[in-house]
Amino acid sequence: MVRDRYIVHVDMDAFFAAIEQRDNPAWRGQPVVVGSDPKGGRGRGVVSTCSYEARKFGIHSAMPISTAYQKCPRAVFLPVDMEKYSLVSRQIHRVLYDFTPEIEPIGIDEAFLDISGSYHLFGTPRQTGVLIKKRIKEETGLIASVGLAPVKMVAKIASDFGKPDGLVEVTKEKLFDFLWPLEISKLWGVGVKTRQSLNEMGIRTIGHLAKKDVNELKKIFGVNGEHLWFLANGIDERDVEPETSAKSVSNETTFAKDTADQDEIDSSLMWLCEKVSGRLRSAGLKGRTITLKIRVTGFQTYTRAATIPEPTNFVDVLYQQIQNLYKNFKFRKKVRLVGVRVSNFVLSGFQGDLFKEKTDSKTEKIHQAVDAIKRKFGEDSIHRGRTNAGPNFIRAT
Ligand code: TTP
Ligand code: MG
Repeated sequence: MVRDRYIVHVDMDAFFAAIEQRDNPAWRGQPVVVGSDPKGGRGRGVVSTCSYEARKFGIHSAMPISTAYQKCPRAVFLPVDMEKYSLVSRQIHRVLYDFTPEIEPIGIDEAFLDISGSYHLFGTPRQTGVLIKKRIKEETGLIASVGLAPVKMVAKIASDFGKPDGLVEVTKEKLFDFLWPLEISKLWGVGVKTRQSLNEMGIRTIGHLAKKDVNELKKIFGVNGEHLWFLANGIDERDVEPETSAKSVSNETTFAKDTADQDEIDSSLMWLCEKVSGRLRSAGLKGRTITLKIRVTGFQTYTRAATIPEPTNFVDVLYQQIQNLYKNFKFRKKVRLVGVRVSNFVLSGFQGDLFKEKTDSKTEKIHQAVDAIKRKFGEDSIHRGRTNAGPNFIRAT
């Protein structure tokens, strides 16, 4: 049975590119690509995002920047200005908190809101959606797409469905009219392999899956089969989970040339640990899960993660974990990209181990002093011994 809930999913349109177009009127209506430097088609790295005008040329997020350049050399190519985008992101979150405290931010430009208990303050659920869009436009000058549905997954599909400048409401009564004709890969948890297996069973739409015998699905796909069947039938018990405003902090870098030079890789890893550690501390966060990402020549991408008992934002702890992960990771090809991510957060006031508290508070003081120097003299004023000048930075999420 589908519950009486009103979940809103908000997702900004072409977020980074829309901010740049807002700030530079000459770029409005133009193909704008935000990402690494295309260097006349020889650039490395990827597209972060692009304006809808650029999407008409087939450009999209995560595409190599050189391909984007080939598709539309006359596009406006801009670097990522994460500081500016984070500021806008915080403005948007503040607007959303005027509608409900039940907010689950996802990444920089997206959030789920549970307005079941608050929509009556603003009219109907749909009117609340309209008002959310209007307030975001007033505060930031930017356009959000909004989806409204009784379950999270459908709210997200709905916001995407209406893009750009969308407002799609899927009521409880219309849920299956909306959901069932959709292609099976729209369902959360259906990746390339599951999709292929489902297609082989003649299941192409979410509706096909919903009408299958759940026991048959369980036999083939285990608990995941049952889970997918529930989702296809509009049953998704997941609540909007309010929490700290980010799920992970990460930085990654693409080398100017694929490399097997251990010193170069090592110093980049240290540089990334410093970056992530600094961002965690300025957000007042500590995390327990540390993830290493490696992309090798040929674009294959691997991740390895470690979860430690004590949450941390200390650069040395991060670096030690990352080094271990790197050492235990066997691969032969040259490295194209490395990334460091910390997730599984607690607020940094938390202390689990009383014995460790003394040494931690000393290390904390050292970190604070480093942060203060950086604030005063700039990001590159102080580095660890291992770090060289910052490599070309592409993405922080
Ligand atoms: P998205 O919401 O996925 O994309 P978007 O807002 O640019 O476009 P739309 O939602 O209208 O389809 O991501 C939000 C921002 O995150 C995006 O503006 C740039 C950044 N981003 C990357 O840096 N790399 C990526 O691969 C993706 C998908 C997004
Ligand atoms: Mg978006």
